[in-house]
Amino acid sequence: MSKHIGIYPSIMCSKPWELKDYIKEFEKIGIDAIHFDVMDGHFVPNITLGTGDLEAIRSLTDLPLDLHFMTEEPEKIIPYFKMKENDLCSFHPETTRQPYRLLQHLQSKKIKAGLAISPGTSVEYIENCLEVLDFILVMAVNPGFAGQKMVPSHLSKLAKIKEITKKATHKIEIIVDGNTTVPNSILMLKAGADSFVVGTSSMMKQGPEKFEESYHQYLNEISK
Ligand code: S6P
Ligand code: MG
Repeated sequence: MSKHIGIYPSIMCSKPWELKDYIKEFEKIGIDAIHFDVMDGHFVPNITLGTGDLEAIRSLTDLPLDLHFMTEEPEKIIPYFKMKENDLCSFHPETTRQPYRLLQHLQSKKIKAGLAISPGTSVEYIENCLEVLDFILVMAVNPGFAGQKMVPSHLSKLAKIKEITKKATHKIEIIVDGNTTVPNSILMLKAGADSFVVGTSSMMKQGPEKFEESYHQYLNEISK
């Protein structure tokens, strides 16, 4: 049996008026979780989803959410976002003084805890937090915007991260975020990716009415 490839559609790529229809599609297909980007205009030069958006999505679906904090001091902001058991939550380790502690705290609430690693961030953070990591969100682009191109060093960094996670005594899921086109995803899978955040580069390019078709096409192509 071929291995399961996790799919996490990035909801910041939906127009507000498309949200309900996208969520209907996600439920019909049974995607793994909805990727939810929180940007504060400080750590990254953009501002995106907040607590109100989270509540709106929650009122529409029980699908798990995958919260990605691109904020300074995420420990101060995370408590305002109501998460449930089995949701995923990641933050960038350089934004907090105690990344290990924050990962531990998330796991104590039965939330899957992850580090988001930008192209310029040291992989040493992963080595130091290995035992409290459920997943790693490896950024193929600099955090801040949808629609960017994969940076040239991404694939070798991904392979390096995969090697590091093999030292853990438990499975650590490797999720890639950014520019996950079909050709890029094929290379990312080879380099060690388990799952993909999908956005304007693939399934969320043409609106909710084309999502299901794009989803099957993407999975067929990358699983060949
Ligand atoms: C980027 C953000 C991502 C984007 C996603 C969009 O800072 O963390 O989650 O929403 O990458 O997908 P695409 O295909 O436009 O890169
Ligand atoms: Mg993201």
